[in-house]
Amino acid sequence: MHEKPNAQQGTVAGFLATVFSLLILFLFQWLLGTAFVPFDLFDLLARILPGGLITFGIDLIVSIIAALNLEDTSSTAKTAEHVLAIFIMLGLGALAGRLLFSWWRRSDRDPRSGLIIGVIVGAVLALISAGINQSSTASRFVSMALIAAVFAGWGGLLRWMYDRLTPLLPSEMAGGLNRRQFLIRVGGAAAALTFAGGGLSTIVRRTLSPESENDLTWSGANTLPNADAALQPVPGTRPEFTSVRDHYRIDINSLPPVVRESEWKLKIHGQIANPLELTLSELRENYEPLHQFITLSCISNPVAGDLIGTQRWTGVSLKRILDDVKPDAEALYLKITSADGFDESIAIERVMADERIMLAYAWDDLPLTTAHGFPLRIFIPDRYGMKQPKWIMDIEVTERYDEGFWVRRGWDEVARVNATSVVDTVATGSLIQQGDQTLVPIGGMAYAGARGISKVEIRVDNGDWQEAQLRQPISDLTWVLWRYDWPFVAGQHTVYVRCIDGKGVAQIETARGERPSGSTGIDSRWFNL
Ligand SMILES: Nc1nc2c(c(=O)[nH]1)N[C@H]1C(S)=C(S)[C@@H](COP(=O)(O)O)O[C@H]1N2
Ligand SMILES: [Mo]
Repeated sequence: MHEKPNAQQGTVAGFLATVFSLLILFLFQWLLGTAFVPFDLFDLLARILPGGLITFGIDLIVSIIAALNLEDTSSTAKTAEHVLAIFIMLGLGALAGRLLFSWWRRSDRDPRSGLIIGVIVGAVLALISAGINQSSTASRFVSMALIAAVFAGWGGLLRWMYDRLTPLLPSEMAGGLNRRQFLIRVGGAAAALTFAGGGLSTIVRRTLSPESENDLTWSGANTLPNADAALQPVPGTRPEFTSVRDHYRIDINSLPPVVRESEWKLKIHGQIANPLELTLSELRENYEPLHQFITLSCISNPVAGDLIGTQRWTGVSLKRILDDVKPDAEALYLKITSADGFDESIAIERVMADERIMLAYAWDDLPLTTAHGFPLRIFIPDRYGMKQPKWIMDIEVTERYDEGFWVRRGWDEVARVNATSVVDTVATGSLIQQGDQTLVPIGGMAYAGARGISKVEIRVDNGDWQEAQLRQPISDLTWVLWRYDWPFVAGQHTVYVRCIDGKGVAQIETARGERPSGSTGIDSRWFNL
């Protein structure tokens, strides 16, 4: 009498069958651009789980990255999400294996039941993927067929393992793997998978966003408008202009939605006299282009974090377009909807009062990259990124006010950027000799959205607040670089920075977390001379 495989072995079998299935799906995604189902499932969870849980997760990831001192928070966070997505799928696969083995063990089912269960699981996953995936470049139908086939195979494989294990297990091994062996194996496999997952997601990212090296960029051929500014930044201060490649990326998608220009039109409809559908070339050619140097920050950026960047945006003033569509008198809002289902609303009154609010189609003179919102995104001065949809598909003109995607999930409804200032560097390697005095250059950035910066102050240890020198900014929508040359005093020191915005309002010095209204608090840096 042979012992039948038990639940523990089912767990291992489910795990292995899922690893195998994901490898196949990954390979096809890489070769054909089909959907990768763990990311779709993850994105679905990110949309349907309660907002508190999601932001808790985001905060957790961001603070782990900060604590580990990893560079480039946003791409590290995406990698972490990718690994998590794969783990969730493997966990579900292991659980499914466990349940199936227990079921088969209890009641001898038709051997074809594995295949049938696989087909059902595959069909559900194919539907989820079809509903949510915007990043695959293959046809939806091909992705769905592939997912269904791979999971049919997954179910078949599980049953095959069950049948194969049965004659292999003498009754004295009835317990199967003991607990320790089991844990070691699953733990080892999980560790291997973490690395593989990290590697895989990096490859996925690289293959999907092969940012071209050829320099047709504006910044490659021009100097910044403030190139002649008298004040030079201290060596080690962040670059004043952020390359598209280095700009942080934050959005609700495992992989950014891919929108085809040939299939895209901006639809403007609702309570207006002239509904419009505009192609990208019509947007470019029928309207005067507007170029603006803009600092964009994520509301999840901790004080001194790297979820902030400065680029040259090109687009069309939204007011010009509203002039053409002619909103009805009772219309009050524009509801903007994106390819990924993200949405936000903005008051028409604000758009009409501020020509800087624009629909942008280029960064650094090149079309927006997939990751940064191709073909169209909006810019709204003085607001955090959460109010500014990328991948815009549709603008509804309406009298109804709808809260935006992140507002519904508990984030600040206005999301006005908080004034912030940061010490980037204490340039102990670039001391300045001035007569018999040695100066230590200290440099950094201050930013207060469209309000600008009127003053930055520095304090070393328990000294008095001293005024730093400000560099003329690239524009009045960008951050301001500052420097302060501090007279050398040997020893260990801490430098603090604070700023006052262009309206004379001091930054909030109380340390406060990102949620719900953006971080505040004083940045400081320790140094040793
Ligand atoms: N469609 C869409 N637009 C979006 C988001 C998103 O998830 N989906 N995220 C917003 C957030 S939270 C930020 S901070 C900015 C980031 O823009 P970036 O990735 O180009 O830096 O995009 C905003 N626009
Ligand atoms: Mo954000």
